[in-house]
Amino acid sequence: MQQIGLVGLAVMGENLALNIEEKGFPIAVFNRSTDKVDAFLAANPGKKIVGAKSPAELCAALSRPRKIVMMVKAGKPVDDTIASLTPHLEPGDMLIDGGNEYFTNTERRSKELDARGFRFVGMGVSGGEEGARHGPSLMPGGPKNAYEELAPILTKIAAQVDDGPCVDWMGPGGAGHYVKMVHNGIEYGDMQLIAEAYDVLKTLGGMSNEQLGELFAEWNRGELESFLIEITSKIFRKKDALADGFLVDKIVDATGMKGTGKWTVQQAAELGSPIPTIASSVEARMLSAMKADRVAASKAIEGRTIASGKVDPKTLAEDVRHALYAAKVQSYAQGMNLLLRASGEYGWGLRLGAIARIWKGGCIIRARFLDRIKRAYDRNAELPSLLVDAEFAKELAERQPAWRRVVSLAVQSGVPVPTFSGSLAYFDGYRRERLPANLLQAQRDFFGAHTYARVDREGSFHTEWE
Ligand code: NBP
Repeated sequence: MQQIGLVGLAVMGENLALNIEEKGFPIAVFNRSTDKVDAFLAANPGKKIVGAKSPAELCAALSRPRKIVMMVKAGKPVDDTIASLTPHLEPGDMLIDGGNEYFTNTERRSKELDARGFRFVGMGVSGGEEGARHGPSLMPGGPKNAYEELAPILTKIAAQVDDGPCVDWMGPGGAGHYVKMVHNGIEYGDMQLIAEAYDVLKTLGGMSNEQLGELFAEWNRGELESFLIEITSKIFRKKDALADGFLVDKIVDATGMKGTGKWTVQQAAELGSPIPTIASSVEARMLSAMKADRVAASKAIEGRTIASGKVDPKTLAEDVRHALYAAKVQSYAQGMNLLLRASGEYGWGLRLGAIARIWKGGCIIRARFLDRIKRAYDRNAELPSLLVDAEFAKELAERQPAWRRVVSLAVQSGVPVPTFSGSLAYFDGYRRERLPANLLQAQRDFFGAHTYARVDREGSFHTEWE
């Protein structure tokens, strides 16, 4: 009998299946279009992989309780796959959705399947194709006993870091998919911060692709060490195969998104948990996609001329490094606080230190920096924000002048830095005892009798303002 089954032989499913088999777990695979099953078996001869031609055949090939990973497109394909499998399952069997699903769908399916005696695990999988093949970061949520039975397999196939495999039980219901969603939101923020650093260094510092490649490689040997900084240094060095020059300069500056970043922003608004770094990175993608409008506007609107050549690239690079680190801390603080808020709202009991630990390897946001976040939560699991952890607070104090210089220079020069500046505004707002919201309260009371609280006495007050 095969120990585990997998449905969905697209890029993620194929690689995850090969990873599972390689780690010593015989697997059965199925795909809606069955020609992909044949192709997969033909491309991978001599392995402990059984190809099934129907859901019934897949379920018959598996030891009990059955464990079936679904790696299909999120949404209706997951419901269709569940519907095709359940007639062939027995109580206690487990279905694991490894896709990027919106957590409310996972909550719904968990309840429906639980009522029928099945166990449903919503599992975030990060690391792309490479991660799936050689060790992803895994964020499973659902019944704890299901996780415990899956753990011998999951702990082997996950990425391995100094303090263990990059997998842990996140919490019940949709907790795993929620954590993956916030991971992706943070990934959006990290990417946009890097893109803004590139813009400032190139546009205002006049740095060439070669210099940028070297600088990012150097940064990757220090505190900014991360997968995204590493691949960015490689991107800058990549020559164009179709024409002269560097490939990065030939790529159209318009980007899209699939949904997880947008969901993170929607959730943050729903729960009242500010995430300006992530939100501005989502909006920056939207603005980038308005390419035709921007081309027209660049001719119609007279803006400030960008000053170039007046700054010393070395000094600027050092400032940008500090700004990048400080802004990144804001982004993770916001993401972690969103998780904290969701944990309270949905009753998940999320452990932020454990989450930071499993993001240390395998996933797209993997970074040396995550170890510091884990240690901050080890020091105080109830930390209200990473910003008030003594170590982070000290680092941010040291980096503030450089961060402010970068934002000021960019603003004065007309280079948009929405995530650098949004992060700084978040930092300044979070650390201020008093904000101008007293005026907002007065306005709300003026036009809508919304009432306000006073600084000097208890109760709720309304004033006839005119
Ligand atoms: P896709 O998201 O492109 O999904 C393709 C798979 O879904 C194929 O196996 C396809 O079967 C199946 N499928 C579809 Br489409 N509709 C179906 C239906 N109605 N019933 C049954 N199966 C159906 O594949 P992917 O890029 O490998 O991603 C898989 C999941 O992992 C997604 O949720 C994705 O968001 C997530 N993810 C992807 C990455 C990444 O880097 N690509 C990273 C992390 C997570 P067919 O062959 O018959 O059409």
